[in-house]
Amino acid sequence: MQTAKRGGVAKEAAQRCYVGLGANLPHQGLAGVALLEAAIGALVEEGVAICAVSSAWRSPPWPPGAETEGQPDYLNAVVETAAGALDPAALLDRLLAVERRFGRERRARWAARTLDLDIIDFAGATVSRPGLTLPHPRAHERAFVLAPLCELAPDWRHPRLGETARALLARLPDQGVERVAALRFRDCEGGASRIS
Ligand code: A4P
Ligand code: MG
Repeated sequence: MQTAKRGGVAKEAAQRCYVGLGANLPHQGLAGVALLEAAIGALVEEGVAICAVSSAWRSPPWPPGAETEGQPDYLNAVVETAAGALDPAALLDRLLAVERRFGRERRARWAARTLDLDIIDFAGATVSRPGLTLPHPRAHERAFVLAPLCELAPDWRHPRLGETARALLARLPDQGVERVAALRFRDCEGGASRIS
């Protein structure tokens, strides 16, 4: 079944999944936009078909305070994939494999990291079990998730709260999130795309 079109979004709304990327440390000479683009390439190599990609957005580490003081700013993005044959656990396994490729170390909570990959929404599923919570339990309070998500799907509805990405973002206080650049990626049909 074809689920996506070049440079566009998954055709089947019920299939749409959103993955958040976040990074604030370099890895093997890669940093910033180049690191996010490499991470998106690695997702494809791990079998996660990419249908659409947001811009890269910069923001200070969240939450503000002692736990994150002195950390570099983050770059974040959101990508859209289609559930296809994957279930949420299988998608998470692939995300963890990509994090490992980028040298992810798990230290303190909120610690700086080379790459964090979170499932924001898996086709509207609600899951609450050890190791997997869907939708992502903090997505709705984070401008660094909602701003890039709004580029792809402003009318996306939070599966538990029922509110759109646009409405959730509008309600947040200023978190210092700013758009940095478009990201290059190879989409589901092998075309090179970039949103602007
Ligand atoms: N896990 C459960 N649900 C999910 C899900 N929906 N997606 C489990 C992905 N993973 C999920 O994650 C711990 C475990 O959560 C995973 O092994 C998986 O089984 P982790 O990435 O090791 O832990 P963490 O990231 O340190 O903690 P947490 O609570 O996931 O952190 P967050 O919420 O991801 O926040 N500030 C800015 N500006 N930008 C950021 O990207 N990111 C964080 C991390 C903090 N501050 C930030 C940013
Ligand atoms: Mg995470």
